Amino acid sequence: MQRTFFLFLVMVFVCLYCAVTAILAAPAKSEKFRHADKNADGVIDAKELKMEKNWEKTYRHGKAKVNTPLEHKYDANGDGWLDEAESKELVKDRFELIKTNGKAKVDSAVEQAYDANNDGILDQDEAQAMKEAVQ
Ligand SMILES: [Ca+2]
Ligand SMILES: [Ca+2]
Ligand SMILES: [Ca+2]
Repeated sequence: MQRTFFLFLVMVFVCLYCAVTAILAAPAKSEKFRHADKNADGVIDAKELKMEKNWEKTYRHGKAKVNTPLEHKYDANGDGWLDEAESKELVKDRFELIKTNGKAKVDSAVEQAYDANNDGILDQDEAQAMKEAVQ
């Protein structure tokens, strides 16, 4: 009888542990999901998945390495990296350019992250995702 009770207790603890782990893991997952779901329609399509993969590659250190003259221009503190705020400025200006010109040439890894079809051009469609990022 005591043994059964002990087993029951172990099971309760295992269940509790699983529930707590699931609850703790959930917010991280949904944050990642929100980031990937650029148009916030609750679905991550192929284009968004591609952008997310590019983004993870560019920001694998939490910031983007400065490689091109364009990126250099936005490296406000001159540390050779574009942090979140610095990349945001770049994305914001490029987004304005696309709004005016209809498209923009990809000149930096930051922009490349948004070039879902890899043609070296950011079009209006791809710019929609940039808009989400700068808001
Ligand atoms: Ca979506
Ligand atoms: Ca910097
Ligand atoms: Ca493109």
